[in-house]
This record gives sequence, structure tokens and C-alpha cells, in this order.
Amino acid sequence: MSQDLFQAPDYYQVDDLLSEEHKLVRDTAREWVKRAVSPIIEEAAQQAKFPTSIVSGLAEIGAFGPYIPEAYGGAGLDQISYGLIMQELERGDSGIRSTASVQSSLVMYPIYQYGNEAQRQKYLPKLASGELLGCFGLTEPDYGSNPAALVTNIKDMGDYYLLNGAKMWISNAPFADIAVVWAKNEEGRIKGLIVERGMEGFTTPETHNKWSLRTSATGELIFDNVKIPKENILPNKDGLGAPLGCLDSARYGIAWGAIGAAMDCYDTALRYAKQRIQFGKPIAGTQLQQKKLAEMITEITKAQLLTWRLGVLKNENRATTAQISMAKRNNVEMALKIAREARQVLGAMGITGEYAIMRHMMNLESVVTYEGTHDIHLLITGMDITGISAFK
Ligand code: TGC
Ligand code: FAD
Repeated sequence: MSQDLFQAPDYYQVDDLLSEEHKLVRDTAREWVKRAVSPIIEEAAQQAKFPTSIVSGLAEIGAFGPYIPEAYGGAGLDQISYGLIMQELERGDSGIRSTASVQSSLVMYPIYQYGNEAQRQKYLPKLASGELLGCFGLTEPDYGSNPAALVTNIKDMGDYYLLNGAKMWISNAPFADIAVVWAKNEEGRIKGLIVERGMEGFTTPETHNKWSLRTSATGELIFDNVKIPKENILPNKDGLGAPLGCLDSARYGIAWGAIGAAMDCYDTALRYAKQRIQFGKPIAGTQLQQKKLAEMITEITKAQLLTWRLGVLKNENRATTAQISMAKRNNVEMALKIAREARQVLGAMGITGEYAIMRHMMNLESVVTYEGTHDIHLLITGMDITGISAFK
């Protein structure tokens, strides 16, 4: 990949809305991405390998549990700082943001919110430092958008639970040390449990041949009569609302992350358009390319303002699921459209690994599907404004 010359666009001086701490956290993550992610990420994507060398750096910049209290090893930051870290990571690559999202919002968050003190003490500090990596198993081969119908199950055996079933499309699964898994008990109630690598009957085969999110390892979780100690059940919340509560937090981070990918595509296209000469002048001087670039910065600016406001609401514990859905859906689609347009601005160069645009575009094809598809988020908005569920 060519040298990382990224300059973040801020057309409406959104920086003025950020505190000094927000800017420090953001700039630390930005500098780290330039130094540690940009030089290695293209090769990692080409080889479809999660770059394990960056795990300690992710922990150092506070990307594992940004809003988890410091007493448990987290960074103790607010929701806007969390969002800004996700933005900077996805500026580098959605797969890197994915790994941090899963660790923070889908593994540390449920242990912190739904776990007991012993579980928090046992797992959170090691997850924050990157000594342990985790994954989140909700989706099953036959139940993606409709997790309420999941069939993975636990049976009470007196001293322990017996876990059976399978999860699919699980980020971090191939290398995760622990998995937060959602399964039904004998009453059909969804429970969260912590499954540890090494438990007999638990395997995590990798999913190969992805054209998207190639720096993030994806796999299955297979449970064949796995004995789960009773102390591994998350005691403080059950029902579908428990995993969906984690998704709220992760979707919020994705809303910010997508802006990072969009900013990178825009910045690359703008620089290229100013330098690339055709018909005796920079292509940036043509009306058609200016239209593309002007629309990109307009959409990025709208997304920045939407997401900043969502962050304020989230800090005040007032952000609703439907507001988060709107931001996730809007920003991912915005980023995907910008990636497609930006790729065209670069002509043939746009399809090479010399520039990050095509990698962002392909990554975003996963981001638009996971954590609730584009359609599902639209229907969540529809349900919110009409009061009628289209899912039932
Ligand atoms: P519904 O009847 O609406 O709700 C069931 C219960 O859950 C409560 N609830 C929530 N609670 C907390 N947070 C939320 N966001 C909640 N949404 C709903 C609700 O109040 C109710 O509670 P109760 O007490 O009345 O029982 O549920 P439904 O079955 O109709 O489904 C609604 C729907 C379709 C919106 C939901 O199932 C959904 O969001 N589906 C999408 C599935 C999804 O997003 N899966 C993501 C898997 S994880 C992933 O993709 C990780 S990618 C990670 C990466 O690499 O970054
Ligand atoms: P389906 O639910 O089968 O949907 C197929 C299509 O039908 C979609 O377009 C959908 O919008 C549409 N559709 C479904 N229902 C309706 C409806 N009622 N009305 C209209 N249209 C509808 N899951 C995890 O649990 N943990 C992870 O870590 C994780 N990581 C992932 C990583 C990657 C790279 C990918 C691609 C997925 C990951 N997922 C993970 C799974 C992801 O959350 C699901 O793929 C997603 O929720 C959609 O489920 P599905 O693929 O089964 O699609």
C-alpha cells in the first residue's frame, strides 16, 4: 500500500463539539493506526489473516473496553471517546474495528452488565489487556435476522449444564479464548454463558474464502455435549433482550466506524483527483468528479453530526435502540456508496491494493449485513414510528 497520507475531513468544525479528552483519545488512535495498522493491513487482507501483532497496540490505545470502568481494566472513557476510537480503527480497516467491537461490546459488555463480580474479576482485566480474546455467538445456520428462534440449548445436569448446538459467522471464533454464547434452557428462555477454549466437545472451525473482512477471522462455534460449569452462566439478565442489549452497544460503535472508512475513501479520492491529469488538467477540475467529491463530503458531514448527537444521547443514557439502528444503517450505506464512488474516481488504480478504497468497499459489504442487516434496521425504524412490528 502507498504511504498513509490521511487527513481527516471536518467540514463543519465538528471538532469544536469535542472535549480535549475526546481529541486526545481520537488523535492517539489515529496516530497508532497510521503507525501500526496502515503498513501491514494490505498484506494481511491479501493473505486473509488477522494480524495478531496488533493486539497489544489495540489494548494500549484503550480499544478493548473503552467505556468499561478502570477498576476492571477498561479505559473508563465516555461513549463519544468509544465512538471516536471505532472511527479511527475502521479508517484503517473494518476488520480491525470488528475485532475491537466484538471484544468490547459483545464480550466485555455482557460480562460487565450481566455477569457477577467473580466473572467480572476473572475475565475483564485479561480481556482489556488482550491477554484473552473473545467472541460472541448469537447467529446460527438457520437463524440470523431472527435470533429469537435459535435452537442451541443447555440442559441442567445438576452439577453442570450440557450445551449442544452450533453458531455460524462468528467474528474472532478461530482464535478466541472465550465465547459469550446465547442458548435456550429447558424452559425455552435465552441465557448467556461463557464457553472456554479447551472445554471438551467445543470446536471453532474457520470460515474460508471470504471476499470481505479478510483481516478478521470468522468461524463456527460447535458444541457437542459441552459441560458448562454453573458458574459460567451470566446470572443478571436473560431473554432476547440480553444479547440485543449488547448489539445496541456494538451497532453504536459501527455507526462511528463507518464514518472512518468513508473519510478514508473520500480523502484518498480527493488527493488523487487533484493529482491525476487527464485532458490536460486535474480530473478534480471536471464537474462530474467535483459532484462526486462534493456529495461525499456532504454525506460525511451529515453522518458526523448525526453520530455526535447520538453520542451525547448515549452518554446521557437516552439513546434508543431505534436511534442507534438509524445511525448504523445510514452511516454504513453512506460509507458503502462513498467507497463505490471513490473507487471510480481512481479509475483502474482504484481496483489495486495500492489504495485502501476497494478493501474498504469489500469490508463494508459485511458491515451492512452484520449486527442487523440494512433491511432489518429499516424495519426497526418502521416499528418505532408506527408502533407496529413487521416481524410478527
Ligand atoms: P422483540 O419482540 O422486538 O424483542 C424481544 C425482547 O427484546 C427486547 N429488545 C431489546 N432489548 C435491548 N436492546 C434492544 N436493542 C432490544 N430490542 C428488543 C424487547 O423489548 C423484548 O423484551 P421483552 O422483555 O418484552 O421480551 O424481538 P423480535 O424477535 O421481534 O426481533 C426483533 C429484531 C428483528 C429487531 C431483532 O431480532 C434483531 O435485531 N435482529 C437482528 C439480529 C442481529 O442483529 N444479529 C447480530 C448478531 S451479532 C453480529 O452480527 C456481530 S458482528 C460483529 C463484528 O464483527 O463487528
Ligand atoms: P438472513 O437473516 O437469512 O437474511 C437474508 C436476507 O433477508 C437479508 O437481506 C435480510 O435483510 C432479509 N430479511 C430477513 N428477515 C426479513 C424480514 N422480516 N423482512 C424483510 N427482509 C428480511 N453473528 C454473530 O452472532 N456473531 C458474530 O460475531 C458475527 N460476525 C459476523 C461476521 C461476518 C463477516 C458476517 C458476514 C456475519 C457475522 N455475524 C455474526 C452474523 C450476522 O449477524 C448475520 O449474518 C446477520 O444478522 C444476518 O443474518 P443471515 O446472514 O442469516 O441473513
